[in-house]
Amino acid sequence: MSDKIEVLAVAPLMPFLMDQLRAEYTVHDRIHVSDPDAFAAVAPRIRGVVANGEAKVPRELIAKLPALEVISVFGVGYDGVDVAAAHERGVPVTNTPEVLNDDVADLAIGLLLSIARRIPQADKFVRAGSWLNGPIPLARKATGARLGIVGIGRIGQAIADRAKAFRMDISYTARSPRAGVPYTYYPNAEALAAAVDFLVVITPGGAATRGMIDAKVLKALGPQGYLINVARGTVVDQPALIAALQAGDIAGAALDVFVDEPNVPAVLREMNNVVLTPHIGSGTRQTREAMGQLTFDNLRAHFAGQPLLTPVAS
Ligand code: 8YV
Repeated sequence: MSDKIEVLAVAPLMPFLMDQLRAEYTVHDRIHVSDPDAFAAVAPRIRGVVANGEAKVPRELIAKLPALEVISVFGVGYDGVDVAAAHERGVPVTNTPEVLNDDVADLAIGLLLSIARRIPQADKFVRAGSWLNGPIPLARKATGARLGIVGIGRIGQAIADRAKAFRMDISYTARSPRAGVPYTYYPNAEALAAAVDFLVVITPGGAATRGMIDAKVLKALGPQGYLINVARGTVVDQPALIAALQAGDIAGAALDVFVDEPNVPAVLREMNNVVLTPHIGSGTRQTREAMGQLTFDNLRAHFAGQPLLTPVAS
């Protein structure tokens, strides 16, 4: 046995992060799932957990790690981590805010343009040779449209910054009006949806927002309205969304996140009024490397007895 600090990776991590971790620590890669006996043997020695945005670190897992000192999440979202259970034990949780704001905002705008202008559908149209039979149907103008943002945190504001260049009429909902945010406030998602053409969801996942975008919100968005989700699949009531798309209650949806990733319901995959991407909000080399570095630096700061760079608040 080496005297390296032992950490548990609870999710598949990017190779550049894994290499960095392995150079400094003994990394047990998801053995709590793949090899429970081996996990039971090393669990008392594990001092750090490394997760990603989709990973689960429930209370039961934390309880099995008596020496746990820190949980470092590769992602801004940490809804899979039982932060209360960690903090009860005095275990800090860190995430990777800021470094991915631009990428997620870029993707939100990209998805908005894709569903409005039907870019993936147009691409398929050309590839299939359908252009030879006549023009593709007209699309929906994006510039100047009314944009509603559900969640006006750092990424929500980065989306709004970009939407300004498209001369959009911007409004938002959040738990309360945000000081210094110059856009129109609505007290809930339903009121916001009724007032906009495009509803972009970028609020944290977890119990507080589960199913927030429900049948009523979709009905309020209306048959000319589009939903864009770059947050968490759980924020949208997925069966209600499928029903709304089928019934024409909304015009279309562009989704980067789903309830049970990587499983996307076949019925959704067969629809023509959707654009679907595989949770790529932060998925550029530049941003993932920055996230990996921050994930690693938080861990290293902890074990060096230095202040954490980006701890999650209680
Ligand atoms: C994932 C994310 O962490 O930041 C988040 O909350 O959802 C993503 O950046 C990323 O896909 C790695 O799993």
